[in-house]
Amino acid sequence: MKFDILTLFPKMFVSPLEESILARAIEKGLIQIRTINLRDFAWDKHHVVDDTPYGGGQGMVMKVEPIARAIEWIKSQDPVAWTVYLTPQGKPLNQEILQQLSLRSHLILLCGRYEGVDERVRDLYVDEEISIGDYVLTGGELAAMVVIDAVSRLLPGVLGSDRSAKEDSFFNSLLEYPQYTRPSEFRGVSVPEVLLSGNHEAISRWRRKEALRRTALRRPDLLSKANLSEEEKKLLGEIFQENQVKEGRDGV
Ligand code: 4FV
Repeated sequence: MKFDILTLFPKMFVSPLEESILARAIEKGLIQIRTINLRDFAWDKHHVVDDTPYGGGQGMVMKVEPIARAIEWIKSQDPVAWTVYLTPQGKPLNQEILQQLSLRSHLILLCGRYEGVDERVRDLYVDEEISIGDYVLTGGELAAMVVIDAVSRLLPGVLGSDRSAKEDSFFNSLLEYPQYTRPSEFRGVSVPEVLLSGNHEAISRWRRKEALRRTALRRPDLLSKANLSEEEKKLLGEIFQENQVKEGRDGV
């Protein structure tokens, strides 16, 4: 997978890509990352990349020409490159969108700054707009980094075993079950017996149930989207039963 990042701050991508899983994926040639400084495509004497908004108003807008030249230059090398603009106005990013992006061979990630890009960039070059959340960043670079990280770990060979991506939260749109490791007892808090039992049937049942309990408690919106098996529906019934009893006991 090739990632071309269009940014005014290419150095922001240096250290995150020198660590851990992403660094190894680059070494193994599973991903290629190229940062492209938009200022290099501003051919006027002062390499101007932004200007005041037509119609007045606060802030600056990123000019269309440097972005157009950069994307046309990349597309002249690889016409199938898919251009993603990171913006609060984009589709809310989720695991499903990431899985779709991970099937592509070449992503161009356009990082906005200031008030964003001239609208004609959208009209003429952008294939998909993505938001990493309903909040405002100083720039799209961190959002692009999120996409690079979350897409790369879905690529075969990037994670230790591809199995683990399949057990992700959200992979089946449930939150993950509680995790424990040594010591089996800490400050009087013990690890649930079932996890020490070696009874894998009981362990996976417990994990399923706790994933359902946590999702029901924290993200009921996800539960409604999850296509639960009969077994899971039964577990959910048990959870609600247990809550009834608990509430009954606590008289709330
Ligand atoms: C953003 C987001 C984001 C908006 C103004 C950059 C900033 C500045 N990008 N998801 N949320 N971008 O806040 O993707 O141009």
